[in-house]
Amino acid sequence: MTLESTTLRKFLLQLQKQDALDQDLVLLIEDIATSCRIISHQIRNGPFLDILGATETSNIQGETQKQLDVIANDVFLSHCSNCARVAGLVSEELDDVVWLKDRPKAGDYLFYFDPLDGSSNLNVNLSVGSIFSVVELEEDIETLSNDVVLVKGTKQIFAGYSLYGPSTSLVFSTGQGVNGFTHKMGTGEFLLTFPNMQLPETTDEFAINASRWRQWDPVISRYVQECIDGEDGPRQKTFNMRWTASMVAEVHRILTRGGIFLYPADKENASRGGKLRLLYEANPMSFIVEQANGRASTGRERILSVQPQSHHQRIGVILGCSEEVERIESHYREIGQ
Ligand code: AHM
Ligand code: MG
Repeated sequence: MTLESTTLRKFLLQLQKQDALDQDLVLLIEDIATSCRIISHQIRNGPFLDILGATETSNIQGETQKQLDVIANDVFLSHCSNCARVAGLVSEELDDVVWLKDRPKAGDYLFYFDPLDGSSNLNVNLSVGSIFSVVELEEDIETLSNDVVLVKGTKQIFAGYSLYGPSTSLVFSTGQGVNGFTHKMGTGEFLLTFPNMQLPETTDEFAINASRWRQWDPVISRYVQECIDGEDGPRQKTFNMRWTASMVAEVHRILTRGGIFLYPADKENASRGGKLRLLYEANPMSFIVEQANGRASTGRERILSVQPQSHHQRIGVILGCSEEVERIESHYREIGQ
């Protein structure tokens, strides 16, 4: 089978045949892909539909919602509720978990998603993305509450993202590596274009919002300074820097050519835990990066091992090529933190 002829459906059915994927997960992934196609279409037609601006409402994080945040949320809600195994949905844009079942059973799915990440890029026509993740309930649930979804990232059975860039990508892992698909305009198909995506061990590119440098702790300042010092510093090589303000675009670049992405907890955001959300941003991206031979950490611990305390919890995120993430972890150990 050539790459060009490997449609998403063919790929998923092959995994199902090998008993590597449940049929219900195949259906859910197809519903996710449909959602991404619809959202991509809406974004690309945003200026004509006049939907690139803000709404009058804020989400639970206190952030003003963009019209497309709300549209993308509704698209995922309606399409990803089809699969009979989905018991609950957790969205960045919704205060509480949406329950589809009164008595979820062991084996039912929880679906976590950030409908439109990096949406501040929308009205300047830069890349945005969607992030999603699935875990399986380990036991029957008697009483529904938001706490039911507080599951560690190690339990994810599927994590992925869609990047709405010059083309629309769908990249995901079911725990056996990472594969990337591209939406072929005109046919509606996602075709396998980036099989078995792998991060290199090393890199000379880092991504951080440097305007926050006054807020950084000494370890982050030290790491960034080492990169900036280039050939004259301890790294003895020149580093390049990128910042797209869209985590999905950063992770996609890192999966494609290596790098490290940092949105650490800092003096300004530490009381909230950091900037990015654990369940539907940090966990899925960490799962994908680890599956692609990379590393994801708060600097002090592996993100996937963090026990969530609340469903909109935030966390510091440092992910990418192992050598770089390990270097930061070792800087923290050195100062006993
Ligand atoms: P969002 O979920 O509200 O869009 O915020 C997440 C985004 C990430 O995609 C990106 O890495 C970060 O926020 C950008 O933050 P900043 O505005 O500090 O550059
Ligand atoms: Mg987001």
